[in-house]
Amino acid sequence: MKLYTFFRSSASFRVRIALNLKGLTYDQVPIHLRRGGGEQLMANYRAINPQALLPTLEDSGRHLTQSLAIIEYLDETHPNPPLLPKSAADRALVRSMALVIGCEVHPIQNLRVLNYVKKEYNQTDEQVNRWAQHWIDLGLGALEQMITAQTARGKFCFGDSPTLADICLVPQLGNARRFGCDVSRYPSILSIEKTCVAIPAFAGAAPEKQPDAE
Ligand SMILES: N[C@@H](CCC(=O)N[C@@H](CS)C(=O)NCC(=O)O)C(=O)O
Repeated sequence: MKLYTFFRSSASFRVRIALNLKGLTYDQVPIHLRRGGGEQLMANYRAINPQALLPTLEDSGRHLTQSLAIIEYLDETHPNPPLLPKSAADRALVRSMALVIGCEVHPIQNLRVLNYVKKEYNQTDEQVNRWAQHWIDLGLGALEQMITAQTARGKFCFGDSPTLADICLVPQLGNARRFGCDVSRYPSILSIEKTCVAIPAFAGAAPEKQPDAE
């Protein structure tokens, strides 16, 4: 397997965690999101990922895009350890937690969106940062509430083993800190993060551990 990735890309970080949790080895193809105006925008990368976004996973000659689709693919093709719970209602809860980040938070604090807001609406770096903080805080606040609302709480977002929700949460916290969010407002989330980063699959997927880290 080959993963097109960038060390600081949080969507790539999600897939790296999932690959590590599954114990799968893979080669990394680094795509620098800023160098030369962004290598993701080059024709050769667009040919495999028409959205010009990271990550892309190459497996058995196919190119898979969208981190959550890739992670579910890995979960279906390598079922152990499972990244989604057994019951349909629990799976829906875990997916909803993952989607708070994957659908509602991450896309509107992404590089291309921030660049667009900055250029098209003539915003300063400070204003653009406030935009990112606003949407991240809204999502993390909701997620904190979803976690604490569960009658039976475990060490992770759901239960006592890592799921798709934790895989999305940990990379997003890196973004939250980068944009200056006050994450101390989310004590349950912070305790889950502490548990996750003690697991080698999470720690080894961290941006600073990647071969292309700067
Ligand atoms: N929903 C997509 C998001 C992918 C995405 O936004 N990737 C970012 C890096 S985390 C990217 O490639 N950004 C490039 C850009 O904004 O030009 C996924 O989960 O794979």
